[in-house]
Amino acid sequence: MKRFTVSKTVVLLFAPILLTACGGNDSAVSQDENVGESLDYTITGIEPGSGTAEIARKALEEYDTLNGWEIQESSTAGMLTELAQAIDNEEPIVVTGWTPHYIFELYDLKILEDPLNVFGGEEGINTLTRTGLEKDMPEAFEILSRFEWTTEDMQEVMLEGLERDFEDVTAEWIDNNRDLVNEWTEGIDDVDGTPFELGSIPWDTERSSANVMARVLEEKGYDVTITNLDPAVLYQALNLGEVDATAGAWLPTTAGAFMETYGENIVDLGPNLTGTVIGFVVPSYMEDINSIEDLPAQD
Ligand code: PBE
Repeated sequence: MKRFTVSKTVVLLFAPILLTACGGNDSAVSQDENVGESLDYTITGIEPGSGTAEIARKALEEYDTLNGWEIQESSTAGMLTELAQAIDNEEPIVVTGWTPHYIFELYDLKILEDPLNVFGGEEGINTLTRTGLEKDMPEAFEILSRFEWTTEDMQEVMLEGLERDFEDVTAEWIDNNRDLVNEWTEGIDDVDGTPFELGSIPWDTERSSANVMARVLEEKGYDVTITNLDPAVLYQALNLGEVDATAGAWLPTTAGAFMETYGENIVDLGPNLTGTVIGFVVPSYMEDINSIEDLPAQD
């Protein structure tokens, strides 16, 4: 089986930005403590170039209760570390998060209600191809069109991927889910080493679907390269036909702005997974905070 390779065309990965400690959270959460003050009115965010960060910023504008709050944008890894530390100490924290994610298997968390629907509720993860793929590589196009799995499947891969290489984890997942995978490939002819470039973003959700699709296409004879790109760059590359496809487009909301800007030459094959949600996430022990509107505005 082919090794995971990063193509030479890789551009602009996220620059890691170190988080500085924010807020003096020195006590466990109590009912009457002002969560805003103890968090220094700061939400722990992720990469500034992500759709999630963009929408989180919009939420700050739209919710009066978030007056005076800010988002500390950093990296997903930084956010996960902050979340783990807060939970260890049973301190309050608000992060930008999403499901599927293994954090929902590891911790007791809740996604805050979003009465103004800024985060768009449930969405799907769509498969996209460049224009012309159907004609050039009908076999791959058909497999990509049939690709469909569940939140549970993805979360299983993500959790295993914490300990082991995604390549091994997805190969094993495919072996354990052969009947489902056969539905995606049944009756489709093998090809003979045709190069295929699958665009991805270095998040575990994207890594999971990209690796599953890469393995499945390789089994059919494609020579697959996974190219990791910054979100905006991925959509530009698809639009220009520089990558063949991606299996990780959170739509219609999260990546909505990218599709609006670069979607002209992109073919949307619809969701390969449904029921995803992005939003502000807090530990369940923050009992009084269930909605974004429960976060207190700064006086
Ligand atoms: N995601 C996962 C995000 C960030 C990480 C796909 C939900 C996004 O696209 O903004």
